[in-house]
Amino acid sequence: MTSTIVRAVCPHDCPDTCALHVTVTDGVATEVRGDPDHPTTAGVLCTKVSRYTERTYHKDRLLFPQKRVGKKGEGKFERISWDEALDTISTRLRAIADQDPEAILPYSYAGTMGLLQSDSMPHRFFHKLGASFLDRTICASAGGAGYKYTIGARIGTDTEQVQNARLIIIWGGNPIASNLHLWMRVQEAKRNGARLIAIDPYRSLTAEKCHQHIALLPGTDAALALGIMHVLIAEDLLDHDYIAEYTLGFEQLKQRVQEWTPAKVAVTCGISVEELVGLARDYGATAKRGEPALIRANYGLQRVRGGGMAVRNITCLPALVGAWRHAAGGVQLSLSDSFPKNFPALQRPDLIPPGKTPRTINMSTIGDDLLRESSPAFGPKIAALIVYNSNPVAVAPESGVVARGFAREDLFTVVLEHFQTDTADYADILLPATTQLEHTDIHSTYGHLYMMANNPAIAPLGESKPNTEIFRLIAQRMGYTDPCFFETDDEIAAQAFKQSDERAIHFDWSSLKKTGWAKLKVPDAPFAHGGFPTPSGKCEFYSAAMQKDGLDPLPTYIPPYESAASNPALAKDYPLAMISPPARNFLNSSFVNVQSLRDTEGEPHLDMHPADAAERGIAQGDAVRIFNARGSFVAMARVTDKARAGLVVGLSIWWKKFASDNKNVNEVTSQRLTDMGRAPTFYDVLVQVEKLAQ
Ligand SMILES: Nc1nc2c(c(=O)[nH]1)N[C@H]1C(S)=C(S)[C@@H](COP(=O)(O)OP(=O)(O)OC[C@H]3O[C@@H](n4cnc5c(=O)[nH]c(N)nc54)[C@H](O)[C@@H]3O)O[C@H]1N2
Ligand SMILES: Nc1nc2c(c(=O)[nH]1)N[C@H]1C(S)=C(S)[C@@H](COP(=O)(O)OP(=O)(O)OC[C@H]3O[C@@H](n4cnc5c(=O)[nH]c(N)nc54)[C@H](O)[C@@H]3O)O[C@H]1N2
Ligand code: SF4
Ligand SMILES: [Mo]
Repeated sequence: MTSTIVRAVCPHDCPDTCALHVTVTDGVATEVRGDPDHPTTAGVLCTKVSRYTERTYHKDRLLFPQKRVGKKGEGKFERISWDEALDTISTRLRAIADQDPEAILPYSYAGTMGLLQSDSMPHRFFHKLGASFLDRTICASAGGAGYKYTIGARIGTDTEQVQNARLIIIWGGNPIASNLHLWMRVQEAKRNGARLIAIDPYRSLTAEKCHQHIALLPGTDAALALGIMHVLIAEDLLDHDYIAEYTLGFEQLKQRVQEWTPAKVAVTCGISVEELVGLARDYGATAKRGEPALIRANYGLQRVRGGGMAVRNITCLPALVGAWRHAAGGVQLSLSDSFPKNFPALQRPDLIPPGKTPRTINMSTIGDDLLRESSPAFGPKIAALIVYNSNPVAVAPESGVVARGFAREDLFTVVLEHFQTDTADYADILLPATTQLEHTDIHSTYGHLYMMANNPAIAPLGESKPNTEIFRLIAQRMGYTDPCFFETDDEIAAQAFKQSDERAIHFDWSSLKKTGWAKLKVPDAPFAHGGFPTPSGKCEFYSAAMQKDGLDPLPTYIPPYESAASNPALAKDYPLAMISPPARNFLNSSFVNVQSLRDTEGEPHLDMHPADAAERGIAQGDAVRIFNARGSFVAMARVTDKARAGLVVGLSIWWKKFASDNKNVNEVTSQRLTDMGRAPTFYDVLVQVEKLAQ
């Protein structure tokens, strides 16, 4: 028996991007552990990935190509050879492309965040074909836009500094579930005497462990930030030197926030005046004392109509109090722009046929777009859909419409997957993809500052192949002869980061494969001396770019589409706000089919406040139906004051096929988009709940 340890990387859409040690014994992966030497992983993995071998060797893994034999959505398939699969795909795609290649749409997200399996050969192929572009908006583009307008790029406080902060505001995030390694450092800060405040409508696992929990109404964070600015300015808790040197538009901001009195903010956010004023004073006074105040702004607060503006307003705060002066102060939303990724080399946009830039389809409105006919404004009806690294039938909003789109008999659908997901059930051709333990990849991250290498630990199971290889083979069947379609995964990985950029000047793929990880060369405190990558080089309280894009150039509040205050007529029929943040033991819809993890989560459930439950005659454990005009789904009621009154919470994202009614929470979410970034509004939803007649 010979055992070796292979250096790998967790591929999932999680800020932590852990460094893994995979133990391989006689060709079999027997254990996956966190690398004890990698500073942010620190030898610890979440429950999901410490059971990774259960997922990789799962009895339901797709191991050979299949073609559909039943109706779309029914999930009946028959084994075929790779030859037949590749022939069918290339013949169909060629015929459609001869008419109009824009009728072909790739659909992918971050099932793996590896730059090879998500951003290289697939893009090269679709670029060469002239297929439609996909606007990858489903997660973070609203907040990303608000952040960039304000400070220029998705750069922020280094996770390795968090333990040194004295005040940590966890704003719209639940790191115990979704950012474990940041949470470990938050706890260290707490042991060192830091104060922790959670801002979240729901008493999440994380909110429960903070010193204070401010349970505002969903979608009102922008108003809360305006109120904090009002108090900071009124009480002169400001860093005047920082403001003068490194910001733009302070006088206009001062005027703007005048109307956001504590009384008005308290009503808008559904909190008390004391909570608002106390929060502003805690924040301003920490900075005044010369101590680091940190905001971890996260995704929960972006998934509403004004989600972009909410992040923008929050991002103004550190510049007002000078929190950026400290390495452990400032704000962290995402660190992804810290990495000099070489997208032109990975994705090869130069392959796009000259003449016409292909249209862009927004992944967040895939339901409506699949059902759209050809028109001069839209372009050709979508005729072929190639899905990889995503499970849109479960995760995309307004799922009833999405499923109708996928059910179109005239749509040719190819799905590359590990498992027969809700989306795979609609495939015409279903292809088996390798998992991270079976292929090579290279990663950037959005939660720390290390370039990461993933070595294959085991041979591909069955006839599965990496996404890169699948697209390489399809390209070759299509007759593409450009040398880039013959590059190996190692050759592509070697081009992933720009060595011409000083942050990655030391990047070398062959040594990264051996060490597993290497930190970018970046300063400890990114904006201690200004240097914001905005048009003005300053933190822009006033943004001319926003004005040019048709937005308010100053911080403002954009109420939700659906809330009791903004839409009382709708709230008459559907009085409860609903949010559906991630369940701890799933990763989006990944892992839902791993029995031990699903057993821990139990069944789809809905948390509701005792007062809301009593009003509807609902008791703990009752089956309830959650509905609005878009659709309905069934869950088990958990009566708890973790949800504030008027709010229901359905932790997600369940596979539809594991629910008694074959539906999930996205039946009731809408396809309306955020104020900026064209992102979905998953947490901007009104519903009614009723006890299900047995
Ligand atoms: N275990 C686990 N980890 C994950 C994921 C997973 O599915 N499972 N998903 C990964 C992905 S793709 C992402 S994007 C991140 C997401 O992870 P987070 O950034 O933590 O975001 P969410 O989980 O969407 O929401 C976090 C919290 O925001 C709260 N929230 C909802 N609406 C509002 C609001 O209007 N205002 C405020 N202030 N708070 C609100 C929710 O109640 C929730 O507790 O996590 C990643 N990590
Ligand atoms: N109601 C509601 N809906 C939401 C959210 C929410 O909070 N509430 N969150 C939203 C967010 S933040 C996100 S990011 C999206 C996430 O949505 P998705 O990006 O679709 O994420 P997953 O559901 O995890 O699906 C990823 C799929 O990729 C597959 N996969 C993984 N690795 C590979 C690979 O190497 N090759 C191939 N071919 N396939 C692979 C996995 O098996 C899995 O089925 O969901 C969004 N939807
Ligand atoms: S899901 Fe996140 S916490 Fe878990 S192993 Fe992967 S990167 Fe680490
Ligand atoms: Mo996400």
